[in-house]
Parts: sequence; structure tokens; C-alpha cells
Amino acid sequence: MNRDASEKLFTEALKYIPGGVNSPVRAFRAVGGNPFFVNRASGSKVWDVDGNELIDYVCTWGPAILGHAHPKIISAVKAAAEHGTSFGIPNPHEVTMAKLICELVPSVKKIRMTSSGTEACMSAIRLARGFTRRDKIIKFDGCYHGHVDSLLVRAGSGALTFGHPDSAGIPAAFTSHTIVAPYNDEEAVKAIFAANKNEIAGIIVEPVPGNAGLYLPKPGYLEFLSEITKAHGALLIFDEVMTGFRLARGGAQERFGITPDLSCFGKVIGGGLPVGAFGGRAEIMDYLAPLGPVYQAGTLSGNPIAMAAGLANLEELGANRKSGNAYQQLEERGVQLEAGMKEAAKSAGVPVTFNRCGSMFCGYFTNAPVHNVADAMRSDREKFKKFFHGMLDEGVYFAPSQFESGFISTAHTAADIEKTVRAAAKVLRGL
Ligand code: KE4
Repeated sequence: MNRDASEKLFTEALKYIPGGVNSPVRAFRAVGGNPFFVNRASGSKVWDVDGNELIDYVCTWGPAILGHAHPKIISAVKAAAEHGTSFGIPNPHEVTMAKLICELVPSVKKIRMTSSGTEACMSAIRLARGFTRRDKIIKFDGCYHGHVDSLLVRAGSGALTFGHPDSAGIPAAFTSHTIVAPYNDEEAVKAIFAANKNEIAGIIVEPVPGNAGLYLPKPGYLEFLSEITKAHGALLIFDEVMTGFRLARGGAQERFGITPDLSCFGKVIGGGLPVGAFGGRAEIMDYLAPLGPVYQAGTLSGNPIAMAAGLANLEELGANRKSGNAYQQLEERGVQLEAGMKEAAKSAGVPVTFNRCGSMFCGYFTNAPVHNVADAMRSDREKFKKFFHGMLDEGVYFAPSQFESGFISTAHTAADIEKTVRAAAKVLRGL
């Protein structure tokens, strides 16, 4: 596949941008080779600057749940932009968005917008500490909550991909209150609470971790986290930046029937524009400035164009409708992809563990189950690299790292899935 124009652009990018990318996971460091550049996307496809068409299962890491350049989102952005790009003054879209999220996610009684998922998680942690007057936070290895100093400890996503889960530039004091536990392990969390009586402000968790690939909570695990936080006066924070409004109209908390104290969102609610949000119980949220003592702010928080794009995304998804929405279709495509990929691996005689939750998925090259990051780390990453590039040559783009989740949009057709599965069968046979 000709990628001359991408190579030329990457050479130029390397002169001015660290690693040639504005976010590390785009750099292909986990899979080898150089990233391609995209200047056009529509529906389930992206086209690189050399004109190669690819079926896209990254979906800009989640926001493109309707596929790329959905007409409803494009027209909403154009209409909003006609009236200005930012006011720094309250705008009506912010109220519509806040009201809609509170309707869709019953645990959220009040919500504050930010411009990224990182900001949302950082702010939720600060709020939990301010509200409980405690300092310590529990997170789980392999879970990624953005590049927050205090949470870049045994994180997932790019941090895991690069093999140095802890980042340089973070003073030990900044992470001394962060306690890391293995995901899906109840005893570990019990021991932490026992050893830190009345000191834990909260637990932050990806309810379905999508930053070490994808694995699911064991039955009862999320209920356990809810119970133990309540029992110890700590807060349960669901990081739904990835799962929110994707795994169900009310996110993972609806799918698994859990009521967290605070939730973080992003991606889908921005329709591809910079956005994040955090929300939860009113008595906690009212601790935020200007009402309360926890300061949090943002020039572009609630930006009118990002709000318009996010509202168009949610409305077109049918998130505001209990029936006749897009979630059944997303589930059906997920079932089709899972069945096809498992069949392809079986017929090729290649051990693959394929995890899926709704329209999020990950295939690991291992014959053992994957329930946490330790399991994920045992997968064969050399095979993943070969598979990734083989699929790319077949016109299918999966995340350029074993430690990322894949995403399906409503724009992915049954034919797209069939093409993907046929390509996988061919590539797997050649591994
Ligand atoms: P952002 O700051 O990238 O908007 O959101 C951070 C974040 C927080 N929480 C979860 C569960 C997330 O998945 C993310 C960001 N996801 C990554 C993909 N693994 C974004 C891709 C990237 O870093 O370039």
C-alpha cells in the first residue's frame, strides 16, 4: 500500500512535534512503522493522504459512535459556528446538554463540563478529596484516566504501551496518595481500606477497562466496589469517558445497574470536538466553585460548538429515547464481529481471546482468559504487531496498540464486518 505522502508528512512532523504526534498512542511505537496521516473521514471509513481507504475501528478513540462526518453533526457544528465559536459567557447549549445528561444518567444530578476527559477525571478526584476531606485515592492497574499527575501510576493506554507506566516529571509526593490495586480483585481492595482507615477519599475506576485492551468486571465486582466505598465513607467514581453513552444510553452504570457517586464523561458527548464532563450527587457537586471551596474552571468548558456537536451525537444516537435508539444496532454489529473474529481465529488455528462489551472489543493473542492487565500483558504482542499491519494492508485499521479497545459505530455495516472478518481470516492464516 503506497504511503509516500504520509511518510513525507511524518518526516516534516518530526521536526516540529515531539515524536511527530500530538498524542503518543498515535505514534505506532507499539506496532512499529510510522503513522499514516488522514485528511478525510466519513461513516465507517477514513482515507489517508495517499488515498488509501480504511475501515476504521478506532473511531477517534470513541467519539465517532455514529461514524465520521455524520451530516447531523456537521450541520449542527456549522449552524453553531455561524453565531460565534466561543463566548466565555453561559450559552443555552450548556443547559440543554446538562439537562440531557442528568436525564440519561440518574446518578448525575448536577454536571460540570470540561474540555477533555483528563480534566474531568482530575477535577472529579479533587472534588472527592475536597468533599471527604481525605487525600488517598484507589485506582486500578491498567486503568487510564487521562494524563493527570496523580493518576499516571500503573496507568493504561499509552502509558502501558510504552512500558513505563509511571511518567517522568511527576514528583513522588504527587502520587504518594495514589494506591494501585489489581482490577477484579476484591481482597486487594479490602486490604487497602483496612490499612488506610478513614483515609480513602474514593475509588476511581473504568467500569469496563478499555485502556489495556478490553476486559470486563467479574460478576459482582462493581457491586462490591459500590458497597465497600459506602461502608467506608469513600466515593465511587466511574470513569465513563469511554463507556459513557456507548455501552447503554446511561453508560456502563446503566448496563451493570450501579449507582456511582461521581461519573466522568467525554468523547461521545463532544461528537468529536474537545469535551469532558464530571457529575454526580448534588451535595457533592455543590462543593465546586463558585458555590463551594473546590476550585475548577476552563476557558472553553461548555463551548457552544462542542455542545452542539455532542447534542447532535446524542440525539441522533437516540440516547434521548428508551426505544428506537441505536444501541440495539451497535450490539448486533458487536455480536457479528465477535462471532466472525472467533471463527476466523479458530479456522486459522491461532489462539485468540476476544473480549467484547457492546460496541467495544479487543482481541488478545493468548489462549487464556483476560480479566485484568496482568492477563493482558501475557498476550503475544509480536503476533499483534503482525496482525495489525496485515489488517492495515487489507484496508482495516485497528488501534495501533494491543492495549487499546476497538470501537464499532452505527456506520459500520454488516458488509464492513464481513470484509473485516474475511481479512482477519487471511491475515491470521499467515501469522
Ligand atoms: P482525554 O483527556 O484524552 O480526552 O481523556 C482521557 C481519558 C480518560 N478516561 C478514559 C477511560 C480514557 O479512555 C481517556 C482517553 N482515552 C485514550 C484512548 N485510550 C485517548 C487516546 C489518546 O490518548 O490519544
